[in-house]
Amino acid sequence: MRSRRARWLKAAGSGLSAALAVLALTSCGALDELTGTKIDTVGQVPFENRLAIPPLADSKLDADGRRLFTLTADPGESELRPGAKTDTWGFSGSYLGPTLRASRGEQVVVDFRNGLDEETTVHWHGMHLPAAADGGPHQAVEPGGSWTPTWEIDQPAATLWYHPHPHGDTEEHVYRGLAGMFILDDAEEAELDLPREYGVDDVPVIVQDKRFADDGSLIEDERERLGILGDTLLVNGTYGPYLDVSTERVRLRLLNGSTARTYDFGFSDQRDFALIATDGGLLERPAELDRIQLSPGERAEIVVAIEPRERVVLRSYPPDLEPGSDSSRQDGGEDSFDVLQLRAATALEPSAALPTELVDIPKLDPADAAETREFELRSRRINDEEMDMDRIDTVVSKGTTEVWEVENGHGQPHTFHVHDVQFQVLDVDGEDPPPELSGWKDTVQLPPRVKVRLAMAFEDYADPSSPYMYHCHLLRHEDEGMMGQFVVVEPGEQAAEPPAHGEPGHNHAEDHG
Ligand SMILES: [Cu+2]
Repeated sequence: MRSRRARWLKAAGSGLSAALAVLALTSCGALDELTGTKIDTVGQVPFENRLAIPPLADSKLDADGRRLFTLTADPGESELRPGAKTDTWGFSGSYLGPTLRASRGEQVVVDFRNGLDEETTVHWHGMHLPAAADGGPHQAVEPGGSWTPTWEIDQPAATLWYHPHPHGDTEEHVYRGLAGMFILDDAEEAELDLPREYGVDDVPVIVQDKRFADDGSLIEDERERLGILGDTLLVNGTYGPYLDVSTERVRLRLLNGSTARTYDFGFSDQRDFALIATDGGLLERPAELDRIQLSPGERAEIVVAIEPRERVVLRSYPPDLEPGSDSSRQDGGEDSFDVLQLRAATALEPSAALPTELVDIPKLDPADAAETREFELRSRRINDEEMDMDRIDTVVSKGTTEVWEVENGHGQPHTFHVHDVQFQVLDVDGEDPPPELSGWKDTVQLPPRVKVRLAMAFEDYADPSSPYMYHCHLLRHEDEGMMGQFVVVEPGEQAAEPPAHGEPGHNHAEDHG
């Protein structure tokens, strides 16, 4: 018997029936309206623009040897579509932000200034750090205000990212352009023979979908039930991008920086690639795949081989969001996109063969779990509760391992993201995780009725009054309350009152005066 998970992963067989369903639906206009419009840009995208590479952020070492970055959030104007100006927001620029980069063991300081005319925050997605430095909704920064979090990088090399996390407004802030990559390095990764020349054979690929009005402005108020599903893709802010490849292998750091859309990445000629890392770092060994499905917030590092003079397109194929459902089209489940063209030079620099082994990942043992908790995602609630900044939902003891059983009890796709820690997926509906869920993760997809068991270790950073978040990373769902709060405390300690702030759900900019 095929399990739900197996159907979820192996969607190829359902392609024909899906296609027939589309034919049936398109012959009935009324249904078409109910289920959204299928988008297919394959073959339609002119790859005329060189892929922008986000600059590496400048940093300097201060007197204490700490690595100091500066970052601002500002409004700006960008030419996202050729010949049209778009009002956007960006970090230290008009759209997206520089790539921050630091090594394990370093103490980093980020001097952030909010140049917007409303509150925002900067959350370090995937970062293990004290809750007060996390940049969640409790660390709101006033217009014109600043915030200077500091923490020690204490986790494996990984592709992380940063984005705002203001209470109720995260979708809007990210959609307008506030996001950037944060790459972590460590000695283990450095010893491996992997492509690592930034912007040359180690390339950030931040994929986002947009919907543009005729005047070039971003359409922000047309949503499907998952949120804004755009018909135009940008990669690193570039429309119709191509990447000149000068080496035999190229490492792509894929980040789904979209607010709602899930992509199923693969290549136009169906070639295999090697998946080497997921959200929280390298896998134990490369996995040969021809597809990698990423929901908003998820990352994957892949290495792809290319021949001289070749042109091959990174595509997004219809993602498998909700097996057996008729409403997948409404959620982008039938959409296809051309994403990025790779253009190989006539002569390529040699690249080393990929290592067969990457890193050891110490397995978290569910038998060690001090607590097993259940989380059910339904409607816009978790365990029947809507996000309340004044309510601590979960209290975790420092120094313990926990198992979180997370189930989507709803007829819509959701995802689950946990701050502070990277987790390991123990099983999906009782089955062993596939390669893409075999390493460190901080965000996981949850198709309707699917249940995942996650193991996570809370080794440090007790703070009874500063909560971390867990939430659906479909940002509209998060904004609408599909989020909860946990604190990490010393064993035996109670949660304290969360810091004062405005009423839940209302724009609390005036409450900080
Ligand atoms: Cu959701």
